[in-house]
Formats: sequence, C-alpha cells, structure tokens
Amino acid sequence: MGKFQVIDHPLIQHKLTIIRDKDCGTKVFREVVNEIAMLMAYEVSRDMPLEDVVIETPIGETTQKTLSGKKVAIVPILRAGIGMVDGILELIPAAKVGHIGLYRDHDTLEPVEYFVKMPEDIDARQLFVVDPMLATGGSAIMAIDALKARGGSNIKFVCLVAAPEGVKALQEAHPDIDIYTAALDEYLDKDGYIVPGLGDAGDRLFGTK
Ligand code: U5P
Repeated sequence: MGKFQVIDHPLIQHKLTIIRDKDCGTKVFREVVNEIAMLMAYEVSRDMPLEDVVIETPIGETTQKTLSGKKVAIVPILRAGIGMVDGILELIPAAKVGHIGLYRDHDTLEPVEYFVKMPEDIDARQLFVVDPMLATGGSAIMAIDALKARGGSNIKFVCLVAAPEGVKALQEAHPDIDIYTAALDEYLDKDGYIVPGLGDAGDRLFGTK
C-alpha cells in the first residue's frame, strides 16, 4: 500500500484556515493555495533520488549529492488543480506540466477525457497529480487510470483537503499511489462536498460563483 501522509506543518494549518474561511476572496484564496502547494512540495519531494557528484570547493575536492535528474511532471486535474501548479513550480522550476480534464458520462458512467496533454516521456517521470480536493475520489481515480494507460507508473497524488471516503476509494483503486494531503476532514455531504472543507475549490480559485 502506498503512503498516506497528512502534511500538517503549522504554517500549512494556518494557511488552510485562511482559505477555509468563506469570506476569503479570490485574490487571497489563489495566493494562499499556491503557498500551501509550495510548502507541500517540500515534503512530497523528500524521496527524490540523489547521486554522487565530485566537485571542488575552494578548499579541495569532495564528493557531494546532487538530484539524480529524475524528471518531474505536475499533472493538474482541470480545473481546480491548476491553482496548485505555480506553487509547486516555485520549488521544482524545471518540472513539466501535463493537463488532464475528464468527467463521468451521466448515462454510460464511463469516464470521458475531454482534454489530455502530457509531456511525451511520462513513463520516465515522477508524476505529481494535483487537485485541491479529494472528495469521492472519482476524479483522482479516473485521472490516474488515464495516466497509467499512457505508461505513467511513478505517481503521487497531492491535495489540500481530503475526505476519508476519497482516501479509501483512491487507495482501493490505486494501492501503489502515495497520497499527500494538508488536512483529513470529517465526511462528504450528500452533494459530494467535503465537510467542513472549503466549498468548491474551482469556483473559489477562479471567482466563478
Ligand atoms: N470538489 C470541490 N469541493 C468539494 C468536493 C469536491 O471543489 O468539497 C471538486 C474537486 O476539486 C474535484 C471535483 O475536482 O469536485 C470532484 O471531486 P471527487 O468527488 O471526484 O473527488
């Protein structure tokens, strides 16, 4: 089973409280989502592989560590996932970004991919799939299905707020995936919103409500 980690650093908890508040406006919401994503990226990237490199300091030769060059791609699930991309890029500026948009057809219940644009070599990349909310888990499961179908194998899922129901569903569907969240909330309401949550992350990020 992959790792499940709540990254509850005090700075992250403080910032999460700011965006949970219903009176937090679009500008601050957007900024703080990116700040949290940046802080989370520090922990999510903790197991990045290193390799030895020989360098010369002003004093002499030494063998030190450098990132082994394993490439990263950030994959936001449209549209709310976009809100986390810039924050992660602050920490991993060379990462590629692949976008994925999908929904479940109401009649067939089959996932429909309406937009998928990935870097060519996703099979060679560490993929950070991002969506601020892990609610039922349906979107995350479908997005990761779509990435695996294209050869992606090294995948982590990163969200800000998770519901226990979504964590369970995602772990069952993709037991190999590591899941990182800033908070594990109480439950899902009958409309699929996380309680207490922060409402509709896409609407709050883009000011569409
Ligand atoms: N979503 C929210 N707020 C919630 C619950 C879900 O914005 O309280 C959004 C997620 O960001 C996701 C979509 O993109 O609804 C569906 O989530 P899920 O039920 O597939 O996990």
